[in-house]
Amino acid sequence: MTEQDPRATSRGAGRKPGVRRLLAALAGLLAAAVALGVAELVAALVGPASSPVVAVGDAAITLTPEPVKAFAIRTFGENDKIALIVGTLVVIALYALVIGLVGLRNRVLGVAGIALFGLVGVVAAVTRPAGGPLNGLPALVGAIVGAFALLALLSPLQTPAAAEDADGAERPAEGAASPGLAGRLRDALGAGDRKGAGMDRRRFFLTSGVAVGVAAVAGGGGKLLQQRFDVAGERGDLALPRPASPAPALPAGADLAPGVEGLTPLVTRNRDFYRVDTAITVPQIRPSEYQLTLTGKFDSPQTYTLQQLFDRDDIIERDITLTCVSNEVGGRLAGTARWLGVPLGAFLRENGIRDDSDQLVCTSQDGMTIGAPTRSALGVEDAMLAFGMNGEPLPVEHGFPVRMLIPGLYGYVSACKWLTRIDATTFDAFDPYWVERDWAAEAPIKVFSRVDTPAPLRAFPPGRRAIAGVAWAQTRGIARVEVKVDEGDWVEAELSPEVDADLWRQWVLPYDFATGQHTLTVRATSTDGETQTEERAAPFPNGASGWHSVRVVVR
Ligand SMILES: Nc1nc2c(c(=O)[nH]1)N[C@H]1C(S)=C(S)[C@@H](COP(=O)(O)O)O[C@H]1N2
Ligand SMILES: [Mo]
Repeated sequence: MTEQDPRATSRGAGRKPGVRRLLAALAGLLAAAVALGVAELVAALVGPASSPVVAVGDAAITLTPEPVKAFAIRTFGENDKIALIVGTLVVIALYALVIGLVGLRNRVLGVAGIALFGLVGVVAAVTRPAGGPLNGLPALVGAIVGAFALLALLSPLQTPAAAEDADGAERPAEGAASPGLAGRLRDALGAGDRKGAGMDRRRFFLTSGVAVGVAAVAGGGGKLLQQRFDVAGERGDLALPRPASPAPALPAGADLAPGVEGLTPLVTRNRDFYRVDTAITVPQIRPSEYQLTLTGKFDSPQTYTLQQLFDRDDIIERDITLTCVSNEVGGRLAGTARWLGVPLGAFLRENGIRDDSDQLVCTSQDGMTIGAPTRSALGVEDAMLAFGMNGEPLPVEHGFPVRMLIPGLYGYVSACKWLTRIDATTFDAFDPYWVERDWAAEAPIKVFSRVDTPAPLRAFPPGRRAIAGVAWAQTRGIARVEVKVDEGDWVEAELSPEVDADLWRQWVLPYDFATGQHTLTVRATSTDGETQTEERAAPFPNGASGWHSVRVVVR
């Protein structure tokens, strides 16, 4: 644009194309906002989980290489999804700025840019496991409206050059020239219809105001309307059945946490329970519409409603510690809850599971696949189809209304949330989601122990203080936890009472700390005699190993 602009030679006008470009970039940004807002509104009308931003974020998760995902979980932890959405929006914003600049030069290219942007949204939405053709509609309509918004916003920036030059008197006087970004901004925001700038600023800002309004009303309204898909209300109204086999009562003093500051409680509250999944928006399944389908190597597979599962007379309640394979040495991706559900082995046998199946592929409502060994599903005591967690229906983020649990296996090979289908198949026949990404097909939980307190690198005064933490080896149980201070001998810690092998155990060792820096190291031994290995391994591909060490400063 600059090259053919006759005003490029005149002083003071030389900076105008800069202002124009600034506004054009803003036009791109606003057009994208309109597109996204309208898409959210249409998504609210189309049905649950139709937001194209979420679909694009989902696609990003699916396509992201494993090391990057591991980095994201390490860095952002429980906020990894927020980070992803913010990242997606930043990429969209940068793209939109470019579209605005391109559109200023060539409207057709600008519109093509928006079309491409819409196409990405359509493809992401339609190809999701739970997506259909209708799910493409929000991105499509959003892109069309966005394209019109772009044209409407660019047009005031492209008034004919002839009109400008006729009005030279309105050019700023020499002394008023205000170079630099601040000057440009002042110029851009300056009042009046300065045709001398080759653009109709008043019209641009009026159109911008309309665009901001449309984006905000459509986007905000869409988000509000989407809330009607939430199942929180129905979940709250649900009454859980009573277990035929309740969890054994905890012995007195089972939880050491009340007496030791900083120690992890024996039972994790639902709101404190770690969460790991690929769902940007949590699947919302109405209890009345829930169905569990069995396919594959079953002789007499049936389909179950939630009520049919609730009405069974063999419901069990158990305390089980769940662990994520992504948990690092010293990590906190583990939690314990009192689970309520249908015993898995009996359930599978009742449906005539055939013995030529060695893998159960569980599918969730949002299309996640999790493969568990049939042998463990049948043989591990207390494996269940869980619908209750600490006396409540499963929280929506933890798999409402039904998930699977198999003690002793990491969550990614056992604990499918929002479970809607169990396919009895073989390891040879199918690689589920994580296995396709090279995580191990079978992954028993490794013996693990962690120092909760004292916290690393926090200084405290000399004297007696508890070193404490938790240790787990689900299905086998923890027999011993030992602590080493600096290069001293291993000293056995006191353990919380053994409740169940599937439950972690707390450990405590009171210690007299002398002034200086100290390294505290912990290791656990399972009841079948395996002492936690010192050999360090990263979580990928089948779980972290190595002793947890904490450095403390006493002064
Ligand atoms: N549908 C679905 N189920 C899933 C996952 C998932 O991404 N989607 N993640 C699994 C993983 S890796 C773990 S560790 C557990 C975590 O369960 P939580 O979020 O209830 O703690 O759920 C498992 N079940
Ligand atoms: Mo996990």
